[in-house]
Amino acid sequence: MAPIRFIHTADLHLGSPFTGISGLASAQRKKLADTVYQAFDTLIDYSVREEPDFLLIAGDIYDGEDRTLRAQYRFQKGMERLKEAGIPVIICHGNHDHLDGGWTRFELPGNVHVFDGGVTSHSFTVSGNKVTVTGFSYDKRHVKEAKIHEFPQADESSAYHIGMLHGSMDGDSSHAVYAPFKKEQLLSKNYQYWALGHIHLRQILHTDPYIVYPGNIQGRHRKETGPKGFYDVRLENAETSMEFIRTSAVCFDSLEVSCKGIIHMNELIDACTEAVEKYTAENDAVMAVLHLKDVDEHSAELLEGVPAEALLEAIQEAIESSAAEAWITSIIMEDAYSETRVSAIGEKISATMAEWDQTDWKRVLKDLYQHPKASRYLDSLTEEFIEELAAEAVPKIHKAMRAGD
Ligand SMILES: [Mn+2]
Repeated sequence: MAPIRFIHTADLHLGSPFTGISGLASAQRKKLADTVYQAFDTLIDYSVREEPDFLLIAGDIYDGEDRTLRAQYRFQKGMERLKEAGIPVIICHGNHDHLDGGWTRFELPGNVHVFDGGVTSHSFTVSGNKVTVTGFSYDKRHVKEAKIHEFPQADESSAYHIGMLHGSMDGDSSHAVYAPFKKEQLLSKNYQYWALGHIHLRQILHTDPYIVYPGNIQGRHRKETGPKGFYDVRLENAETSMEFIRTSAVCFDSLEVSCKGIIHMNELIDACTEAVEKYTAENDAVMAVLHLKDVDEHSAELLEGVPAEALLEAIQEAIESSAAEAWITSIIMEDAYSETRVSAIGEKISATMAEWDQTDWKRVLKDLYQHPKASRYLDSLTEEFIEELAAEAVPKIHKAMRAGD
């Protein structure tokens, strides 16, 4: 069979509001919200330039079930550019943009095939080869049942068979389980490639044949770290080669800064600026959490007298006058020096907090969130925000609960 070349992407999350990040000015928030569209434009620009045979988008094109007008308009424009370039696109919708949501209808151009709620196959011809892509869209938000049984066996040895599946591997408890599958089940279908979506961490689950999560195209909070993008895939009979193409306009990451030997604040600010400059020189812009480590007696004493907000402000200002494009979202002090002196009650409190789930946090913060004035200044209590809160609260508790103070 002649080789085919296609783009595999997923989890575009157009319209993602970036609400889980606290402490951002509204201009920064807007800039960040634009990064998903920038990443999408990079995907379309690349495709138009490189002219792959087709594109696969494995679900969660939109972040919300209402598919905001802006997101749909941008997507529609992108699809039109691909139509002009003569590139077919096959898409399915995932749990975020399931078919049961209420959205304003846009008419996608004729080069786009959208899978409906049942598992179906879509065939077309590429350089004389038949290509059959099988998949489905989520007909409701929560598709908890396995759909893999509905995928047919590959029946033609003279065609390329590709499966598109938005879902999670059975037993992966790190994410809400949707349309679960086992690797063996995918392999048993005898397809040449499995284009997965849903998990935002880029990963190759299997190489013969390839079973791939390309990850999302732009990180949206501090847990979606590092460069993000899509795969440019070439299939030739049983041979597969692929290349990761980066799209993310901004990376989320945590950077470590050693406090060893630091006794003056200007040294610390310089060390932070250098760490950020080094990262951005290699990876472009960054939303960073700074981890101050190797805190010794001197640096501990230095940090003790400074409110975290003031330190953050000073470092941010220093970065702004440097060449680096970076925002520091928080500073976490590895309190190794004082950690050893946490009292028993301090340990107990932080251990209890570690056990809290989202409901507990909501209960604990109820008064603040129900306060008519205060609530306006608070980010919504998403899982990401809770994690951020916990990460900042524990060192504060430890500091306040030192043994012998
Ligand atoms: Mn997703």
